[in-house]
Amino acid sequence: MTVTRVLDDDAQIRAELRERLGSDGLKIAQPDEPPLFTRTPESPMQPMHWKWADLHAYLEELGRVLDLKAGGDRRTLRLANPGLEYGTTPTFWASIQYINPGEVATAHRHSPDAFRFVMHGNGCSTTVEGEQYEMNEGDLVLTPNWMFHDHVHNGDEPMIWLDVLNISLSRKLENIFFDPYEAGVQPVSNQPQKSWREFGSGLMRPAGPAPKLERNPLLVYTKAQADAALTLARGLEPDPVDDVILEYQNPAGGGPALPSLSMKSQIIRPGFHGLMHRHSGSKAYYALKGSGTMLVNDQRFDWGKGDFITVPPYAKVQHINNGTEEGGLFRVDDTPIFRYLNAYFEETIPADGQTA
Ligand code: GTQ
Ligand code: FE2
Repeated sequence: MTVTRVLDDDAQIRAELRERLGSDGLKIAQPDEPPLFTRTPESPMQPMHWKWADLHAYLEELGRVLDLKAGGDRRTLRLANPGLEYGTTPTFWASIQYINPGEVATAHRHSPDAFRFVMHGNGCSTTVEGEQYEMNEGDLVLTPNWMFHDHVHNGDEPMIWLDVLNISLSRKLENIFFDPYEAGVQPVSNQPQKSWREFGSGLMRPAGPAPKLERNPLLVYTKAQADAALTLARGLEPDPVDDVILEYQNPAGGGPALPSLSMKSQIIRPGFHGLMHRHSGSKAYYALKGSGTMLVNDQRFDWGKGDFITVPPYAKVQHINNGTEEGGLFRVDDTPIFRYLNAYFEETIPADGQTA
C-alpha cells in the first residue's frame, strides 16, 4: 500500500545514494545502520565477577612460569571483559601485578594515568619521578601520566597489587605515548617522599600560594589515613545507595585523585539494603574485607574478600549485606570524565521499583 511503497522508494533512493556518496567520502543515514542515539547507554560490556581463589591460583602460577622480561616488563593478569575488544571497561584496564622478591620492574613513563592499590605483601617500593614510596597493604600510590616509575621488590614474599590505567580511553583518543627510562631504575631524590611530606596530612599544606588545581600534588594515600577517614564517616547518616563511602581526593581543590579516575573506599554494614542506582561510566570493585551481595542489572554476585566485580556503563547496582560482618570495598570509576564533559547522568530507583 501507499506507506510501504513510500518506504521502498526511500530505501531505494538511499541505496543509490550510498554508492555515489561513498565514492566521494560522504554518506547519509541508512535503514540497516544503528541510529545515532539510544535513549540510554547500551554497552556491550558485561557485568563480571572474579573470585579471589581463582585469581590467586593463576597469579601463583604466573609467578612461577613467567619471567619479568629484560627491559622491565610487568607480570600482570588483566581483567578482560568478554564483551569488549580491549579493556576491563571502555575507559580503563584493571590488572593484577605479581612481583617476586628480588625482581625489578624497570622505569618507564606513559601518557595514560595509572595507580596501584596494594593487595598483599610488603617490602616493595615504587619510585615516581625520584620520589620513593614503600608499598604496604591497603596503600594507594599514583603514577600520574608522563611521570617515570619503577618498582623494586626487596622483601621476601611475592607482592600483589591492583594496577589501573586509563589506557582504553587513551587508545580511543589515539594518544598513547611511551618512553623507556634508559638507566633501568631511577635515582631516588634527596627529598624521597616530598609529595607525602607536603600534602599527606590531608589537612595542612606548605604555607604560601595554593597548589595548582589541575595536577594532584600528592602521590600516595596510606591505609591508615583511609581507615581513619572511614571511621569518622561511620558517624554520618548512611548513604542510601552506598552506606559509607569516601573518595580519595586531590588535596588541591578536592577533585578526583586522577583527572579521569575516581578512587573510593566504602563500607557496607550488616543489615544494609541499598537502593538501586545507575550512573554514567563504568567501574570496578575490589573486595577488601567481609562479604556482601551486589546486584548488577539482572545478575547477582555474592562476593567475598579478594574478589573483583566490574560494572558496565549505566548498569544498575544494588548493595546488600545479609551477613554479620562489615564488608569493605575499594572502587575505581571513570565518572570524572563525564563530569568534565557536563554529561554525568544518574538515577536512583526507589525501593518500589518505580523510577524516581
Ligand atoms: O607497573 O608500570 O598493569 O606500565 C600495565 C602497564 C602496570 C606498571 C600495568 C604498566 C604497569
Ligand atoms: Fe607503567
